[in-house]
Amino acid sequence: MMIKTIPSAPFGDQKPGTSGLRKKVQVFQQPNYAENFIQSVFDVTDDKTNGTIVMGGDGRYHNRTVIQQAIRIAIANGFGRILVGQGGILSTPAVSHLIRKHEAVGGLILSASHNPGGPDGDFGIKYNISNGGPAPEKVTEAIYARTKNIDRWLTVETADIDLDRLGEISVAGVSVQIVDPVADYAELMESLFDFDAIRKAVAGGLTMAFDAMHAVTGPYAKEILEHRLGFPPATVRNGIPLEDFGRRHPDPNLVNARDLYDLMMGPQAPDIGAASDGDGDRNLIIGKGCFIAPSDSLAMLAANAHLVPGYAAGLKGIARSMPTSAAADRVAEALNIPCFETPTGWKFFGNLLDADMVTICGEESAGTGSNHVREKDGLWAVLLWLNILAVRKISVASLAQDHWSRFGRNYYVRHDYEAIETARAEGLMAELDGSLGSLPGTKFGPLAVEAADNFSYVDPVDGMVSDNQGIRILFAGGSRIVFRLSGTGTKGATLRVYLERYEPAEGEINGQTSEMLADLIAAADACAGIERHLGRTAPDVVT
Ligand code: G16
Repeated sequence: MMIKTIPSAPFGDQKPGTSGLRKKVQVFQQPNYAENFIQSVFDVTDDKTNGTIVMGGDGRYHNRTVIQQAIRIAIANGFGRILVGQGGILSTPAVSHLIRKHEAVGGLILSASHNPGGPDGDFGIKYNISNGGPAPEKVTEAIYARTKNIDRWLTVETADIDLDRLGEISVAGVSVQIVDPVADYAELMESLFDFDAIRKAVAGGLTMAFDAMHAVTGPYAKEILEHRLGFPPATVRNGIPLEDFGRRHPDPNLVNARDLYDLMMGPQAPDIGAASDGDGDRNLIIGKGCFIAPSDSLAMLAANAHLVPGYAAGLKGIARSMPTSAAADRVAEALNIPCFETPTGWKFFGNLLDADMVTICGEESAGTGSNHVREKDGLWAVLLWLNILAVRKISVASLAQDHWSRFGRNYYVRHDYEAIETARAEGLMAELDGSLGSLPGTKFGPLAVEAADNFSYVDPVDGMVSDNQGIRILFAGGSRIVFRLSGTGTKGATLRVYLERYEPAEGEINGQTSEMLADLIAAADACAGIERHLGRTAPDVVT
């Protein structure tokens, strides 16, 4: 088969953000756009000749089109084996697992994660490297540099591959394998968790509701929760992946997973409610009448992980992104293991996991994961919760109460100001950055600033420095405000304001989060001039 060279030229902004390249579907539909990006990825990928590449996506609109493009480009670039999830479907953690299991060179994940889908929605491409994790900054920078001078991409002329038929075909001597998206992942979960203990708990009356948000986790959750663990049919809600996610926003937060939240706060609540996002790497956990903040979930899972077979030997360390609350730090201290603070984005955990310096990682944005793959993993977190509940024979609310009365409580909330004019958002951040030196000692209401900085990270494994990762304003007693601009939005800019207050175990651990954080919320506006810069008096999303 003839390899064709299609002349091309750099165009459009193809700079990968926090989590790959993410743009409106219409941007990806432009001729050469996706092709330029995929070719740029392959141009900076070593060892591709005869190597294996994994491909799959969250099933959103345009997924099948780009998979076909990617298969042709991969064949033309000399890969020897292409593994594709049936129907073009693979969750992000499942891709990570397949890369590792098959010693692939890397993987393409077609997803804009928690962003909305459909013809007017978002699309995205993430590239993961041979350890199964998101490409680190040095790779994404190289990809971006290549997109700026690309002049051609390679393809082959071949009919579309039947993505729905399992099995192997040979195209121009290259093996294209359509694989079951769920089987290997489910097997990995069985190897980590005590399915018998969970099955017993289910038989004994443990109930749950899982909202797959019409996104990729539907088939995974049905197989694992209903078929293997014995939860009754209809435990998995919105379980069929749809190209537009049923016109919902597949972000499992308190706004978009409102139905689940209302169920869990009402009289019909099952014992545990959970949800995952577009590509299956995030998780939301809610107990009966008790929402578990993702930062708390990380800390609670870390404190109990040793009860579960996969982590019975204990944890090597914990890592959390900087804006994630310090709840996990207190667990690490009690376990006498290190806790690392990294910039936002899963790619920063990869080196620590590869070097075996940490076992569990998490982000405040509902991402939790471990060394079983190199991605955050929504269903894994749900199964870890289920396994812990089954062993401890305790409710979610009692486990939380028990945790806070041992470690104290980090009250936490995130305010998002979305679709703001980029110049205004950057103006706010620049002014705040310029005032950092004068902030220590300043009082905002009852709160006095102790320290303020712009977070900079030095990777302890390779020494890479990542500057300008968010502004931290620290107050006495462990209270904190963090400001940063999102790297995943596709419309204007998004300002995220993270607010946290620590209350020791003997303090007020059963307060209302909004009341406990009221002074900090006022201080955030006072020190950054949110209303003055953005003209907004309230955030769009509170989570
Ligand atoms: C957001 C979250 C980050 C997360 C990133 C990617 O980034 O704040 O914690 O790592 O999304 O998440 P996903 O892989 O689910 O798309 P940002 O830059 O918008 O804050």
